[in-house]
Amino acid sequence: MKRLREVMEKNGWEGFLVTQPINVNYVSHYTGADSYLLFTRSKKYFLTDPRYTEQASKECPDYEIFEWRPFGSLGKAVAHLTDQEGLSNLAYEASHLTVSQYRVMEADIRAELVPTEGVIEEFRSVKSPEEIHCLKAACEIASRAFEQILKEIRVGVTEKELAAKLSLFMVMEGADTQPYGNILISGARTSLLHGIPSEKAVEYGDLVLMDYGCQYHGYLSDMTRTVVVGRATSRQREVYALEQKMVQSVEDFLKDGVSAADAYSESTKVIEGTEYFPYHYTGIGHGVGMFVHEVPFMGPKSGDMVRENNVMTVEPGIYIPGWGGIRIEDQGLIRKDGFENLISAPKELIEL
Ligand SMILES: [Mn+2]
Repeated sequence: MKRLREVMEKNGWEGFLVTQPINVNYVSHYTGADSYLLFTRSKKYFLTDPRYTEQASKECPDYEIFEWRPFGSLGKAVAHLTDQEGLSNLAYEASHLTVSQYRVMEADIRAELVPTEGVIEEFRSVKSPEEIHCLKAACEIASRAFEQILKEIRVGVTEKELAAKLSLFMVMEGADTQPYGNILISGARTSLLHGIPSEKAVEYGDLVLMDYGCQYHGYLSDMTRTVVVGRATSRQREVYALEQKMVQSVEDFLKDGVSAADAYSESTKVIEGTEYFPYHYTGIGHGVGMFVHEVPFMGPKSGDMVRENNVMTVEPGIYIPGWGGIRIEDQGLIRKDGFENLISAPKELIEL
């Protein structure tokens, strides 16, 4: 709240409307859905409907609870409040308002509407000790589930069965029950960056790529390991070794104050001049918190800086259509002087 009010003051915003669901939860500690926040320089309104008024009054006792439904639309309710408060302008989250919501607001609100981008997302990128605690726990749960899923991978088991078991293992290890879409793919399908688990059964010689994570008290983990079923071929070994080096060079580079674009360049140095260079993907990592992909983003065009207490993934990969892909993804905490990996699952080539 303190930081938001400072940003409002600095930019001359008299009101700030929060509509992005995770931002609502982050700022207010509300755990429900379909609610919005409106801040003036001195007041805090919680806009919700009768399904959530009781929950909101318990979880957010320092907000004025305001039911928006009697006004017919969020826009009309916000117009009522901005008039009541005499606001001459209202900042809003431009990436998280639908066109129809905007049209209603524009028609009814007399205050000037000021589009903003990434204000609360920027706050969210630097994690507090409590958030780091939850993120560590989510990473530990995912790493423990990895040990268990290895025992289940064998010829004949389908990707879907394995993906379902992975989710079960994480919940049994302490994850929240909210589902999280696991990627668990095998064979040539592993070149699909975000492939969906299918009815395909695991075959001898397959790569099995598992990109997954869980939620712990609302905070997420995101990790990837790729294993070989049976003996690895020489090409599988070669690509795996390059992939390990790419991951390591990025992790060795990361610390407070480096640029996310420079971190990307570290990853490609390893494969420059090899036949594998054309098969890398440029998005090699991202922040993780209450949402799985958040700032900072690592890639050649990123303007983001990496900061102490960011929690982010490192996940360069090599994807060869028709052959397969290999990705190793760690999630770690940015320290003043380095990267602390929170994923304890082994990164050496595993032949099952
Ligand atoms: Mn990821």
